[in-house]
Amino acid sequence: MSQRTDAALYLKRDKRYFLLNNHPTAVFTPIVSATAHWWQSGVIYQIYPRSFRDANADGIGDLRGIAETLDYCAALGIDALWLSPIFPSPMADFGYDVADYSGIAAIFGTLEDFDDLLTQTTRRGLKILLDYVPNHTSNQHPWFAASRSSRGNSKRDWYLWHDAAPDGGPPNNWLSNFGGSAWEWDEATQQYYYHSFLKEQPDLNWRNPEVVAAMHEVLRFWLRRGVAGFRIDVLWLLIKDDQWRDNPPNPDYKPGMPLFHSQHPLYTTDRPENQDIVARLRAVVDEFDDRVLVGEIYLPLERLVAYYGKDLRGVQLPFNFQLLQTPWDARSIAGLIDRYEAALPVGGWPNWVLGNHDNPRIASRVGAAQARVAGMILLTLRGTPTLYYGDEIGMHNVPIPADQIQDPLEKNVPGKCLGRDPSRTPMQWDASPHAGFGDHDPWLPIAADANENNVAIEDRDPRSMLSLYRRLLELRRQHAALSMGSYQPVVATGALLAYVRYTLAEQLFIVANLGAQPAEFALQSVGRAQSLLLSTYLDGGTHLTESKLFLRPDEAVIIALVPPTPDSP
Ligand code: TEU
Ligand code: CA
Repeated sequence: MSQRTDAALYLKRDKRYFLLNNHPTAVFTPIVSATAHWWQSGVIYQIYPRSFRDANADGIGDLRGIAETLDYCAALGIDALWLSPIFPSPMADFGYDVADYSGIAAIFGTLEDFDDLLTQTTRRGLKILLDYVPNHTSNQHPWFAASRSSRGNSKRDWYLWHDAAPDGGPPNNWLSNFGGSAWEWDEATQQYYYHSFLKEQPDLNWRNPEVVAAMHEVLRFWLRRGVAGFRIDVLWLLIKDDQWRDNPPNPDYKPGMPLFHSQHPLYTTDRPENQDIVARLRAVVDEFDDRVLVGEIYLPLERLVAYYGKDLRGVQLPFNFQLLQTPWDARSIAGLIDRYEAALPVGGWPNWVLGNHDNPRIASRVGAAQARVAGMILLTLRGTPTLYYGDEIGMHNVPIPADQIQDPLEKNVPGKCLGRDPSRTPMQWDASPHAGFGDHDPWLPIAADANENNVAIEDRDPRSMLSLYRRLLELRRQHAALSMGSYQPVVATGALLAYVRYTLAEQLFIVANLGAQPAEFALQSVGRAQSLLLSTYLDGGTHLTESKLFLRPDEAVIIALVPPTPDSP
């Protein structure tokens, strides 16, 4: 019998939990045993190293800078730091163009700095996840230099080379994510090579066993050093059609959209053979104890969950970006949570993301007030949350003057608002020059309101966004119902989103007001309120009786319910 069915039966037999089932499309999530992997109960914190802290005054964040912030990270209450790429790179795509997978870029420091950072994080009970970029290398990688040196080179087949079409043009219609054809002509060897992103990022050939073996060794190199796992870049892109068929047109394409969206990427993404590649990456990581793979996958839910793999032998955490893509209203989000929970394979562990270095800041997308609500949702839904640096202090998108644009995507595809610089600006530590990021003009501008919106100020303010995040992270540690408990949707209407997280020992009721009007919620459908654990207002002003909750605009709360006795009706 599956875990899910078990849980459903259990709930139906047990009056205590049957009470909660007031939801027409109730999804019964499994009751999980007390022993959890760290990557299930823990919280991941993404650091964009260029922008976290600059220790050597060159305007670019670095590893020693990160080391200086570890007390902050530990006190925040997160469990693992995921560092965006720190490897040697010409930085055409800010590190997502790797020239050496087993080194550290000089601007970030040295291998010694890295080992030192690892020692210091471990001492504080924190882990490090690295960013593994398997789909493509830099065109400066020695592998590519060899591959392009001649058609007969032993590494020629490590990349995707193809003859020109009869008219001399690209072999097929495949497009680059970063604009234009994905094929680049190589004059010297008279063939095209394929690049999913910039022409400075040639795609590796994952059908070649030597590439697979070399890239597996990269994983082992860092696992042996002690990293806790990897976030894997563009995991759904690794294999391309071996018959090089044209991608079909996208029927939903509208003029004005980036050209890349004019096609349905049928033959260039999420190919069936990709699943075996993923399972083999997992097997390498499983040679070591309790490490984790997090996959970057932008696919519809049904395809996303395929990356848990057959018998859960894929990645443990296929990134769930749905909160970034769903309209910010209660009914849409309630529906999304139901669909996601229902789509998960038996035993598959959920995860949630509110922001990253490729997307607009949540505070800019939904506004400052709703960003607090969003934070509470992120940290109370079932599954591992990934928190993007700066979101915990409410950083917003920083407008970038045209002459300071850095992002190659914005430069290649201008005017389409694709630029990612606004969400990659330096962390705002305090009100000193450069917001305490470093002693030099930083590589991207600092937010104009950094004097009021920074760690130092929020640290002293008991109602700040930072205080809210710290409290939420603390509650996750104190209450297994939040970190590991089951999830039960609760019927709500209008701007309210409601659910219960529970273990056998406790039931926590979460209600979020996604609207700007006050709202009431009658509690009888879920039980009786015992106490208010937290409000996003952090002011003690929430009005709660045993049977009724009055929410203010943009308020979300966590309420402990009176534990039901086994013989209560
Ligand atoms: O992003 C993959 C990806 O899908 C992005 O191209 C995304 O669509 C785009 O940034 C618009 O939001 C990963 C990395 O996260 C990104 O930073 C890299 O530029 C890209 O891969 C290439 O490695
Ligand atoms: Ca620096």
